[in-house]
Amino acid sequence: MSHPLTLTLTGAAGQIGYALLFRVASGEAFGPDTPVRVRMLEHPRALKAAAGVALELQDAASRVLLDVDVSSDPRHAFDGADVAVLAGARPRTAGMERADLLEANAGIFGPQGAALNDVAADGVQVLVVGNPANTNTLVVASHAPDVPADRFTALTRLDHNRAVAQVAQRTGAPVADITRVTVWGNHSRTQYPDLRHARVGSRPALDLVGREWADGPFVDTVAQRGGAIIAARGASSVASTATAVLQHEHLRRHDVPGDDWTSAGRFSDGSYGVPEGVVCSFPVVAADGTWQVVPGLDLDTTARARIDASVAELLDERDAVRALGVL
Ligand code: NAX
Repeated sequence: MSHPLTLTLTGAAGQIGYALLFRVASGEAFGPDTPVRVRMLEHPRALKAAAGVALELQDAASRVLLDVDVSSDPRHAFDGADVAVLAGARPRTAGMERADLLEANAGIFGPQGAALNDVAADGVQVLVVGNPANTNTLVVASHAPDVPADRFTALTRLDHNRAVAQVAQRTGAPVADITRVTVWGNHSRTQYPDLRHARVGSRPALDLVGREWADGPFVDTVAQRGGAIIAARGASSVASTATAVLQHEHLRRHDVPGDDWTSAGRFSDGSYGVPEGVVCSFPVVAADGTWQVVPGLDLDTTARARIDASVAELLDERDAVRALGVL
């Protein structure tokens, strides 16, 4: 058995928490030889439900779970965290303005960042799932000045998976053959799923799927997939999100195989003309447990315009939280 790892999950009584925690307990998240301490952070009103999930986790009789802790205090829950997955967020409700949504979430992610800064393990890695994920990442990181910015990421692996799955369906090729897909921008409807560098086996994906499809129905299907799931299921994506979280964490620690890459929201270092300081989804590979932007990809005018539109939304969100005095 290797050194125990501490995972803090926020929103742990929520749907994604419920889907994720049992896969952690089965050893799928960090491997069968890594003991895991789970620390669940919940809003006080959902503490009872979180305690119920903890009872069920006990009943999983997991060989990797060392203990499970439930709290509504971020300073307690993030204590010693090696990996923090932040799924607890305020959803948008009817009649809520965007500024209200950003403010409500800043009220959650700001204090969590301060707590992470003070009590998490030195090497803590933070993955933000709760929406608006990119801007919540910006807020949490801005309250944790002692944690290097490259340790904060926003989940866009689900969007990446949705894009890969669409190409597999259109071409009939196995998912394993589809590489070098990118999701750029915000985890929102403005995101740009990009097949310009994608391959199916050794062939350019565009040769097989056609540029018209890649620039039209494909982008719309991927960007609106979350809404399609809600319309069909009556609830948002849960199990596929948990899968994406596990893949994101696995690839971050073990790197992306071959000459492939994945997508993740990370602080821009100015790559591809994205202004520094916004959290944008890029093509990434992992090096020493952090995400590095894949350099040197050509962007034609269509790709450039799509990326710029999504980045403009990110800048808007950043300005809105700045105006609230949150950054
Ligand atoms: P749920 O509403 O089932 O769960 C959210 C949980 O967060 C609730 O149990 C709530 O009590 C808790 N919470 C609220 N405030 C909290 C606080 N201050 N501290 C700790 N916990 C708090 O939503 P679920 O389906 O689990 O989704 C969680 C988040 O993931 C949502 O924001 C959702 O929009 C987002 N998603 C992000 C995706 C991505 O790819 N980045 C895809 C799926 C999902 O839409």
